[in-house]
Amino acid sequence: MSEILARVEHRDDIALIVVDNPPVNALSQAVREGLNRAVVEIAADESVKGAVLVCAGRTFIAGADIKEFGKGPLEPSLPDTIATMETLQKPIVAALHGTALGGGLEVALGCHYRVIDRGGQVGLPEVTLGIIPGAGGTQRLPRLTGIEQAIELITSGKRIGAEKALAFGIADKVVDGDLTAAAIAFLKEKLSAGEAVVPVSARPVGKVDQTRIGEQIAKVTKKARGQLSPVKAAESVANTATLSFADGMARERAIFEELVASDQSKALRYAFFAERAVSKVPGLEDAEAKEVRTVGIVGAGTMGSGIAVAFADAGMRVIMSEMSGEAADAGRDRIDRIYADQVQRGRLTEDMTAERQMRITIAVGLEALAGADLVVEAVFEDLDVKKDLFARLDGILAPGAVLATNTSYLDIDAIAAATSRPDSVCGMHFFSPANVMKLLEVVRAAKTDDRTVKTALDLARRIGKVAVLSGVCDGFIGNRIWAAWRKQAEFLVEDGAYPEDIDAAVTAFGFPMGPFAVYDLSGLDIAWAQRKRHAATRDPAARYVEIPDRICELGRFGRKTGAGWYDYSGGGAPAPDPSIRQMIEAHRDEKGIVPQHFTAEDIQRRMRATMVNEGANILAEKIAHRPLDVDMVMLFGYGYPRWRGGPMFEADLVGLPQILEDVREMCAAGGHGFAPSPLLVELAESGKSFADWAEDK
Ligand code: 3H9
Repeated sequence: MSEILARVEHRDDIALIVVDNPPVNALSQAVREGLNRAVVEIAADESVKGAVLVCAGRTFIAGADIKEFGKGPLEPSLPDTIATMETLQKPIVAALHGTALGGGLEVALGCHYRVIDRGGQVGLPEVTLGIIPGAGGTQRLPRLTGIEQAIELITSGKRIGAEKALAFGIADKVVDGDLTAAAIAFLKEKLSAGEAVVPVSARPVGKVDQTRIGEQIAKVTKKARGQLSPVKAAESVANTATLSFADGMARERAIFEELVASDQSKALRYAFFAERAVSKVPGLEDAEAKEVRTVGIVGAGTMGSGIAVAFADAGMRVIMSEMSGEAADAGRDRIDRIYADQVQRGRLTEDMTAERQMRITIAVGLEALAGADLVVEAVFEDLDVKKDLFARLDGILAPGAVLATNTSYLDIDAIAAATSRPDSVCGMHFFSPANVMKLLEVVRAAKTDDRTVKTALDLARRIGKVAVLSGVCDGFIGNRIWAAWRKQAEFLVEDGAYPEDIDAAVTAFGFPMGPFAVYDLSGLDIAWAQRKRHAATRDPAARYVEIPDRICELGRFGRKTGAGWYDYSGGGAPAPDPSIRQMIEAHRDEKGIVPQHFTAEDIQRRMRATMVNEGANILAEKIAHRPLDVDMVMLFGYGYPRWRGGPMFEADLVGLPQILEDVREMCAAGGHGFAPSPLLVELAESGKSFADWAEDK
């Protein structure tokens, strides 16, 4: 028998049920058992008039224990526990602080009243784990908020603050100061008023507008882009309009059971833990990070400005360096625009932005960075420029200060070699817009020491990024995989698919955008210039698709010029362009290529196989250390659908023999320069998965 993690304490005629299961009071079997026992004890104790449910530590219950999912039922179940709480003929007040989430909020909804600390938050984030609330959340919440609001809250999985919880009817009172004392006082008021003890499940569902609910479900379905849980959650909430509480609960349970066993939920649970595991790099446990108080940034262009905002948003002092007063002014304008945009979107108030802007200083020349603990370089992508800059920074910064480059593909070993402190040089590769995108690749060069890596990882965590450790190679983890896929996408165009077919297949897979729409958005000219620079050194035997060059030769550089792979003359959305179609067809004729037909599934299989194959190479070369590192890069930097877990996780689910077959089919179809990854072949042929490989290491 495990330890019981909910105890009963007494305050005169009030019982306190105290849940104490650090770190987040997850509803493990021992907590559920404790809650059941507490209710039985309180029911039997005639001296107790009512109870307050409160949690020890930093938060109210943050939900079911996700680690228990998939391990078979452990009695008592959460729905039964909450049902037992509702049978109590004495009122229970839930006292919420921190984050009352998922099963935690469901427990609170099983109480008769809820008081919430002003800083508290509530939410039902189950859909983000591929499930629906499975302990009455979809049946009780609408009885407090109305169906429409419940659909909105449950399908978005978003948390709301105390004031909103009060306004929506979820909380009965917002309190400041001593939460337990306030909850007891609230309960005493209710007891002395002699209010009837009515459980939430016995309350009526308010006015129902079936047409509006139908529209809401349709909207949720569209937004979910293939993810099942939000749609099922909306349907379960909608059941409250037509089913009794008991029947609604039975339906909710059935949907929960079905979803918890689904691949989507497995993938989302994997992503939840991988997101937390990714920055805990094995081998670095004992490394000491350098304390970083002041960050320096070289270059106040788009990237540098975004990076500065990311640090300032986290409360850090930032000194930026530019080459001239003019460039510094332009940088200040960029930062002002970023903040003005945040205000316009309602994310920040004017006061908040003013405070953050004050944290950023922009100076001319490098000397202003002398006191920085860590400097991020975000200048033009040119190896000689960066080497020169690092040599100069090395002479200015204090010994021990960390030098990081934001390069996307240049050789960091070469950059580090220009300094006298290669052990303190690393890559910090942000993704644009740097203040928004969650991914940060921390790149360890040959001589980077543990302290430097730990410093960069810790800093990333402080600014709310998902940091993934990568080794040095062209493109690191993300851009290397993306480049491999981009090449295959171009082969597909040459072989018979059109950009719009590929983009449609990719968005149907769950990506927010297809590759050709992405190129047009980011601009085609930079990659074109790069191709021209590399033309002389390109392997003449490697397959090369000239279509992107032809498009650029027409001055079509993407959305910013009104045309690229698509036409944007109508404003808004990318429109397929007949002249591009003709160009593609003429190009195929010229090369003697007979176009084939590719279904959306063919395209999706090729995309996934390409990513997995390159991911396997990256693992074998120790550029990424764990499959989850590759997955987190693709999830947070490239929009790989979270409900698929990432390419490596999904490959294990699909089965590596199938992935290998897809890779071989692509090689046979003519992808010169593309070969099955030896690691993929080895694992597929020995019946192993990437997860097995990670475990064996
Ligand atoms: C649910 O409730 C289903 C029910 O409807 C129905 C059931 C029948 N379980 O995030 P942190 C671990 S589904 C197990 O770094 P923070 C986490 O892995 C659940 N473990 O802290 C980490 O471990 P480690 C619905 C959990 O302060 C440690 O706790 N609820 C759980 O940044 C600290 O976590 C949710 O989806 C859990 N539920 O954020 C809420 N939660 O130290 C999920 C956390 O080994 N949790 N851990 O890496 C969160 O969103 C955040 O953890 C929270 C705290 C906001 C609470």
